Amino acid sequence: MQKRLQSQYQNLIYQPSSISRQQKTQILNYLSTLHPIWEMRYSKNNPPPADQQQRRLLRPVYWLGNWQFACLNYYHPPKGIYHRCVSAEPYPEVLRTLVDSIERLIKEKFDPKDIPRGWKLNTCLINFYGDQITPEGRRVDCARVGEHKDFEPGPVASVSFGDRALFQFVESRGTQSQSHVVLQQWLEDSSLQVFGGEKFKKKLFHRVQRVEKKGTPNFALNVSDFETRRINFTFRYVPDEHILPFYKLPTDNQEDTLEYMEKLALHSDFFKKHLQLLKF
Ligand SMILES: O=C(O)CCC(=O)C(=O)O
Repeated sequence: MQKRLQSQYQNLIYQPSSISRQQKTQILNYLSTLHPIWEMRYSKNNPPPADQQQRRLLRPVYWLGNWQFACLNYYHPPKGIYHRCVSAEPYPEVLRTLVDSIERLIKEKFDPKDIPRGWKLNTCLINFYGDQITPEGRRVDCARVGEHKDFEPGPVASVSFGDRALFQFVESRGTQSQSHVVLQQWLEDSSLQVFGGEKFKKKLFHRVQRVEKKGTPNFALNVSDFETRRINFTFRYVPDEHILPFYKLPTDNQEDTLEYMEKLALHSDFFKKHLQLLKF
C-alpha cells in the first residue's frame, strides 16, 4: 500500500478544504470568462524530434502571468530560459489574494534555503481535465498527466476543484509503467498542495495518474468538445527578466505562436493589445 502524503514531510504541504466556498465561487465565475485553448506540442520552427510525432496536448489550458507555449518548450533553466515565457494576463483579485496567502504560508513553513531570492508565484497554469468528445460523439478520457518535473525554481503550489485526482511522486525508471511510486495523494476539491526542495521538486518526478468520475461538477466553461470534471491551478515562479512581451520575441517564435495569440485575442483585451504592439 502506498503511503499517504503527510504534513510531516519537509517542503510538502497538503491542505484539504483550503479554499473557502466563497473563494471557489469567485474563482469559478472568473474561469467562466476565460477561453482556454488547445495547443500543439511542436511547431514549424520547433518540429518533433525523430522519435516523436506532432500531437495536441491532452487538455486545454490557460496561463496567467506569463504563457509558456508548449511549442516554445516551457521554462527550463539553466539553458532554456529565454523566449519561452510570454507576458500574459495578470491574476484577478481573488487569485491575487489567494496567492499572497499561499506565499506567506510557504515562507513560514519551508526551509529558506529552498526559496530562491526574488521567488514569488507570478505564473499560473490552469489545467482542464476531463473527457474529449470526438466528432462522432465518443468520449475519450484524457484526464491524466505523464511523469515530469516543473523546472521553474522554488516551490510550486497547486489548487484543485472538482473530482479528485490521484497525484503521485515517482522515481522514473524508463517507462511510466516501470516507475516506482514513492508517495501518492488524492487531491480533493478545494485542496491546496505545495511542494518544493531537493526531494519533491528536484529529484522526484510527479504525475496525475487518473481523475475520478464521481461527482457531477458541471463547470460552466468555454471549452468545446470537452467535458471538464477537474480544474487545477499550478502557481510557479519565473524571474521577471525571463518574461517577454510577444512583440519582443524572435520572429521564429512569433511565427510559431501567432495563431494562439490571435485565438486568445478574440476574447481578451490584454492579448489584443499585445498583438497590436507588433505593428509599432
Ligand atoms: O493537476 C495537477 O494536480 C498537477 C498538474 C501538473 O503536474 C502540472 O501542471 O505540471
